[in-house]
Amino acid sequence: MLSNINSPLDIKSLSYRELDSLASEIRKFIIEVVSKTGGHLAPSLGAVELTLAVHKAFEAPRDRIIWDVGHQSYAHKIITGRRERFHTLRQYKGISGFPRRNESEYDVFGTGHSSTSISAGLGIASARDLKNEDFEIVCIIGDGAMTAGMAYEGINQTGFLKKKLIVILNDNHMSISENVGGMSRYLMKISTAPLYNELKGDLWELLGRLPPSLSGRARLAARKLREGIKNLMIPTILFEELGLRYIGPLDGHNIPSLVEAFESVKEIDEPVLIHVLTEKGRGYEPARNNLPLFHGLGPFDIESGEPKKKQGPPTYTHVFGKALCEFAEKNDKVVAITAAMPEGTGLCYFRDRFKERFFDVGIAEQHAVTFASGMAVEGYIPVCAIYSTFLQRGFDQVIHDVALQNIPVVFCLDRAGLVGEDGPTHHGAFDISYLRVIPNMVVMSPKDENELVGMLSLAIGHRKGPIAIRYPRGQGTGSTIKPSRIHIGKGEVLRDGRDGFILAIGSMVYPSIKASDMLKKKGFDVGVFNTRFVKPLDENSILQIAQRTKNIITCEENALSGGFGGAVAEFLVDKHVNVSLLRLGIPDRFIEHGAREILLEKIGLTDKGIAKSIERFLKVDANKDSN
Ligand SMILES: Cc1ncc(C[n+]2csc(CCOP(=O)(O)OP(=O)(O)O)c2C)c(N)n1
Repeated sequence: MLSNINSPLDIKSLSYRELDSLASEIRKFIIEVVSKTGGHLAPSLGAVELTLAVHKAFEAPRDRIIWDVGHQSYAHKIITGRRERFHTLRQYKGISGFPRRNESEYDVFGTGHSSTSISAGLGIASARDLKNEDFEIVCIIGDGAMTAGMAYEGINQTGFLKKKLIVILNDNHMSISENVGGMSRYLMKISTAPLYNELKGDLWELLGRLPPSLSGRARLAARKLREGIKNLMIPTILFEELGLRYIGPLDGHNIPSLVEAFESVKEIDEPVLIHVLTEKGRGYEPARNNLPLFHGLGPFDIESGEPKKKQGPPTYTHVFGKALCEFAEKNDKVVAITAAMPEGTGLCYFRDRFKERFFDVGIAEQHAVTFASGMAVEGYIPVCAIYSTFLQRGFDQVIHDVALQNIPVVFCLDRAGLVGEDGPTHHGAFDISYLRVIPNMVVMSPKDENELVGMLSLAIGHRKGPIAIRYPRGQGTGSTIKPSRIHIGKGEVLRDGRDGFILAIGSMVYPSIKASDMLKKKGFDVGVFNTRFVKPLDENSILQIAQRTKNIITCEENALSGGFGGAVAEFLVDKHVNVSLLRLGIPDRFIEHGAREILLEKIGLTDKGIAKSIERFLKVDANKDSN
């Protein structure tokens, strides 16, 4: 059946039985493709029936369907004209793993970061009403995404404006890991209230037995009765108090009941929240058995469910997670904070060993930062591990609640630099730029995993103010972890050079060494300095280097705008040092998705790319001299 589905129109005429078969076909297809490309498998498997029901009941693209985070939208992509390209999922030049406005007219709003759907939907609803147009807006948000402040900001205004807006809460009781918090507990209470659910079942049974002539009005009456019972069984329906009509909980895999509910809410001229219960990873046993792993993963073997592991050294994430446990063993003031990413950040090891000192705050990065600050005020040493891209959410909190008060919070920014297949929403391209402008902040980046551990040790002992370590996604260099002391603001000369000097930071140090080797073969003597600190810069060493050679190259895996190279340039200008400066880094545009290696190559941040740029730079400079 799937091969005949080229647009949502093709599912309109299918019977419910056919839609169920189609759902199975779509699941199989998603598993096949994701086993090769990697991707967000479990979330998408859980949302297949929901997707079909939404597209059956609503008229996309006229009606606007907005997926929150967007990682569960694979079935949506498949039935909205992207079936044939689906095998290119997340690959360079292939289709994105998230909704993208420039990919399809059915992708109404680009996503990747969590909890934006209600705000975007309400904005669209307000614009629709100003234009006097008439279409439905459907926001599909998960229970994990409902832990973020932004979702409540959206609900708060939605209940107030009373715009016609449909919010579907896709509740599978899971974030990436177990969902946390009061809201999660509340949703669980609603969905498991036994008496209510029992009575609800009886009511639907009763409705089914009513004569067809009575069915319309009787249905309405029964629905009202059901709402009354619901309010009795569940003391306060939070969403109703906030101004949204609450409907549910519904079985998110029962297409007829979903379609019926969706059709019926079209009649309601105010905001509605439909609570739908789904099973994450549905239809694939290995995913059901390990939901955090199958939330998002690389290629895997379908039969066994085993990820196709890359051979080689452990990841930075792993090294960080293990090292933090060692430090926490020795110092009981160390506490760990994550915003719904225990596995992704490596804090799962800490959680398993120091349950009392581990805090998962939900998808709430802003809150995580201020929460960490509060703990530090009381003498704890909070290690706040947040992906570079997600800490963007906490920018004001880092300034106002941490740095301004000079409170010692340790920030560990994983996935700094290009992350690869998740693409521009997830690349950690800006953290050097956004952190280095903040007074009191120390910003550093290790060249390898050994230095990461050294920096973590330094950060935990640094009680003078905030300090941040940024490190890349993926495997380390295989360096041996040995006790090493790193001093604030001190880099190291790794190789001397007469013709030029590369000031490299973090993930760019080793490629710079290789580039220097390549350049040597071409007759250029180029030194390498592992700068380690973006803030404070190792000013003395940089001045000495600038005196030795007038060609300086900075190399970083961060946006050039406001980045590390910018910091060096500002320093040299301020000191009236006259050098030729080449800044290598991420150019001033959003970098697409694709394998990290491909992306780095495209922007010239591989050893070869660095060598090529430097050769050109040195030649231009030599020409200038001879003129
Ligand atoms: C601001 C932000 N922080 C963290 C993430 C990482 N993340 C992606 S999906 C997800 C869990 C979402 O849970 P839920 O909304 O319940 O969807 P499910 O995967 O269970 O379908 C998290 C934490 C993100 N995308 N955005």
